[in-house]
Amino acid sequence: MMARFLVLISCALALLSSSLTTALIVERFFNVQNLTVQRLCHEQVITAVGGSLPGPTISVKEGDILVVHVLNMSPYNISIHWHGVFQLLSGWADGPAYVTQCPIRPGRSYTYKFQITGQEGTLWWHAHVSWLRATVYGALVISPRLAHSYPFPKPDEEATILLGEWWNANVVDVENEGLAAGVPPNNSDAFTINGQPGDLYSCSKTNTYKLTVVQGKTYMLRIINAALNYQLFFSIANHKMKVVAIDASYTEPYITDVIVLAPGHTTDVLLTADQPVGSYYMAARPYITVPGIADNTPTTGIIAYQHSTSATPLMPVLPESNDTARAHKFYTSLVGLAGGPQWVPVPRNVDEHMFIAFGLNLAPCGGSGTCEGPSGQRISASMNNESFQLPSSSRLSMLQALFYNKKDGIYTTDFPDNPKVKFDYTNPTISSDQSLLFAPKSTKVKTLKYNSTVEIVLQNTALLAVENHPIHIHGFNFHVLAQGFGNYDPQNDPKNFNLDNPQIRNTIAVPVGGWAVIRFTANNPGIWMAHCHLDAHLPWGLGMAFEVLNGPTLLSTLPPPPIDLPQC
Ligand SMILES: *[C@@H]1O[C@H](CO)[C@@H](O)[C@H](O)[C@H]1NC(C)=O
Ligand SMILES: *[C@@H]1O[C@H](CO)[C@@H](O)[C@H](O)[C@H]1NC(C)=O
Ligand SMILES: *[C@@H]1O[C@H](CO)[C@@H](O)[C@H](O)[C@H]1NC(C)=O
Ligand SMILES: *[C@@H]1O[C@H](CO)[C@@H](O)[C@H](O)[C@H]1NC(C)=O
Ligand SMILES: *[C@@H]1O[C@H](CO)[C@@H](O)[C@H](O)[C@H]1NC(C)=O
Ligand SMILES: *[C@@H]1O[C@H](CO)[C@@H](O)[C@H](O)[C@H]1NC(C)=O
Ligand SMILES: [Cu+2]
Repeated sequence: MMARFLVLISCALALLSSSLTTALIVERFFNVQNLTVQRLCHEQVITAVGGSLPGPTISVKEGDILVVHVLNMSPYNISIHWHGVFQLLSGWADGPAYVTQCPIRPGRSYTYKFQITGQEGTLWWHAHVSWLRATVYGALVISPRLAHSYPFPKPDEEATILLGEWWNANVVDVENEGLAAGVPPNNSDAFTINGQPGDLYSCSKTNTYKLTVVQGKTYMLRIINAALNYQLFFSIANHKMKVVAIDASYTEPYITDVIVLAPGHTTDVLLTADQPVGSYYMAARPYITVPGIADNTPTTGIIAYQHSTSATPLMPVLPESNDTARAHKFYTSLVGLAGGPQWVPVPRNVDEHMFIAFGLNLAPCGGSGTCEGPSGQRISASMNNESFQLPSSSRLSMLQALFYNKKDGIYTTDFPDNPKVKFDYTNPTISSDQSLLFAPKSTKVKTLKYNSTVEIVLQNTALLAVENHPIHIHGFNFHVLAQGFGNYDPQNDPKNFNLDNPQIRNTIAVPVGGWAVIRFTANNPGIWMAHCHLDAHLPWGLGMAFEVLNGPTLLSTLPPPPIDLPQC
């Protein structure tokens, strides 16, 4: 609130130039620093913003300009991504290290500055370098601008619920250890709600997150999955939830007793305190499509009714961790609020059709480290048989390379529109076919003309493992036209496309052994990553990037970089 008052003066200037705007400048200071915290009977030094885990919630109104001064006092390279923010003409602030900026080195700073327009709801911010987002993350709440309102009765109160993952270890070491051995990194030791594992984990009871509610009132819970590697089911004992938005896009209200979120997803639900005065757990545990998680303990928080004397909260019934049917039902029941605030109709003319087959594969043993993956190789991942490498030893980020037209040695523009080799993508018997398993490492982008419309079939493969991957696209929301299991059928599946009110998202959990079709308009020049939001898979190469060219006008041209843009 304070910042709002402080900026009124600079705002007056903006108001002079445009009498209609109500935009304010919201200014924040992020100190990224070591923080010693206690979790699970264990003391751990983590990297965090502002001395808390999760970091601070940023609240803005749609149309506001957000200015965040990041000072890196940690021992690690840092960058911050504003997950789901369009970054219209502000691609320099998107954040993925080596893609839109070089990292902020220890002791240095960078100011992220961008306007948030055309979107409202819940988003979040997180580190976009190594695994540091495990502890460097927080909520970004975008409320309707002045004189606008929610497309549902205003809730009495709001709360942010950040689901996370905790390691009794240094997360950068965990990542590097896995990469060096060519195998999946160590599993986390707990899931968390607002940074706390909750009552069911050791030494966690006293700090369990608690939301006190008043009987009869309605609360909007802004739920964010900030976990690194797991989708999560989330339920509240004895209470229904009414979903009203996902990924900062309004939906038709959908009433359910369980929701599921993939890493990167957000879900806004209305919760009415309509049960007897008492105490109720909210709880989350993974939805998994590959076996391997050792500990299935749910993370918990407490919904405590005012004046409740109950000492033991009621526990919700969570789906089994392998309940794909339940997850799929939730994901496919959501539709967009067509005609509602910030609604964007589905673009009808498609300029670019892409088919991206993606999943895990192998990289030949070589270089330093050991090779403890299948057949003595290293686990890798790819999209259309290209395993994405960050240009981390280059002098320029990819966006600088685009802006200064110095792409040589940094990236190439030949990302394939289709798989070069077609195969029975989801047939489990191909899982170890050596002729399909090895993908070369590369840094390839797909070039898009300004304002072109792209339709992508995202097709899971069964190579090595068949798994649900949440694919996140930077810079754009997309419509989810359809999704299903098995191989995409180009004859019949388009008949079921929802072109009227599909859900709008920035991250799509592509069904295990299945596919999803998305569509978006490339109305923002820059370099925009599309990648798996499981942090175990991204460094293996499960990503690519779009290079969106400038349009013909000043308002469709990427401005020059800010003077403090970090250099490599
Ligand atoms: C921060 O923590 C790291 C270990 O994660 C340690 O090596 C470093 O010395 C610490 N720095 C400060 C300033 O405490
Ligand atoms: C990963 O787990 C193994 C086995 O428990 C342990 O020895 C190792 O120290 C862990 N690695 C890290 C980085 O914590
Ligand atoms: C899920 O796991 C349970 C318990 O291990 C098992 O009984 C059930 O058959 C599994 N369901 C599916 C759909 O795989
Ligand atoms: C992947 O690329 C490699 C190297 O070009 C090639 O040998 C292999 O056949 C390709 N595999 C597929 C499935 O396209
Ligand atoms: C891009 O498309 C939008 C929406 O269709 C349109 O309003 C705008 O004029 C187009 N911009 C350019 C430069 O073509
Ligand atoms: C930090 O970033 C700089 C600039 O890109 C790079 O030279 C350095 O190797 C990075 N350090 C680590 C530990 O990745
Ligand atoms: Cu993945």
